[in-house]
Amino acid sequence: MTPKIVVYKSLPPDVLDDLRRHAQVVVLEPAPGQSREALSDALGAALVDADGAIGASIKVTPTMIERAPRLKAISTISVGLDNFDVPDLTRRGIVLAHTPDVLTESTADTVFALVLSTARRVVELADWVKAGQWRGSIGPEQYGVDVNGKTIGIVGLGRIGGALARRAALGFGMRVLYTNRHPNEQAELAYGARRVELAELLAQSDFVCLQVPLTPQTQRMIGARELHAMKRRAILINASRGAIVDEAALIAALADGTIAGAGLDVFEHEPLAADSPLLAMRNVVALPHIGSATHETRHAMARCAADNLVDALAGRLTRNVANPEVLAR
Ligand code: 8YV
Repeated sequence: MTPKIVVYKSLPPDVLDDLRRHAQVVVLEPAPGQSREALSDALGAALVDADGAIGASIKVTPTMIERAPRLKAISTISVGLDNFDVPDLTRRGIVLAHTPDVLTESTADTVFALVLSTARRVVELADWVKAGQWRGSIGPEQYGVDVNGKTIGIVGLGRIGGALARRAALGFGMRVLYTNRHPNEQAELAYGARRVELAELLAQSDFVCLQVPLTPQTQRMIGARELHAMKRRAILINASRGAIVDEAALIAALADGTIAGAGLDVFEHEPLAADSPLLAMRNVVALPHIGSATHETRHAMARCAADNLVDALAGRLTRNVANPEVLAR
């Protein structure tokens, strides 16, 4: 029987056409301005008689899964797995596939864009020029700080952290410190990266970049204590998940000069509220979660996720599986 799959994020037409060759496809089209809650309800209802699902950015809860007895595979168009209760899916024998690798380089580019734009005040000064304020030569009050030759501290040296270490060491002559559960020998040999405890990384780094996935262990791992352990000239960069940082503590640290600035692509609540104090801060560059958002990368992610789902439903998926225990059964 042709499987039924639910598509809950818009897919490029060629990828959608391919999926239609393999399955009966139901596309959830969000109405303009539709709330996340309404989308989430629509997804829950569509999953009831689905065999597979592909999408991103909506939490797939155990309650939805409970009501979806036919579901065999979910393919998320993301590397992050924080929208799922992975142990629950594993218990129920549902394959969860994701899209690592294809987004590594463009996400590392975004992180570096945040490093450069916060250090060199790119956004602030570009806005100043556009506002017609550039009338004479600029003064020291508009100078930034160097990126080249500084120390970057990478919290979590996985795929994206490794791509960031390469940019920092080879492109900008930076010293690389990192924390990770396991040593990354390749990064140590190729980029001179040194594995240290978090306390040492925070104390020594000019740029602290968070590259860990969101898990119960990493949630709010950067709070007031960690921010106070950073140098006063240091800049915090977060393009992983907002909940890794205690946002209220970050706002306080930016306001009172505990740290010099922040480059943020992710927030505790997205979209970021228009009245967030972060938006009024000169020393903050805030982006709308664009880590992987290039035409090339988003197409590659959609393609990868669609292939993952087709193969999972055919019982032949061996790559990109977040819960490989299910395959062993
Ligand atoms: C996407 C991401 O923004 O892969 C991830 O985990 O955060 C991003 O690449 C997101 O999944 C929406 O497609």
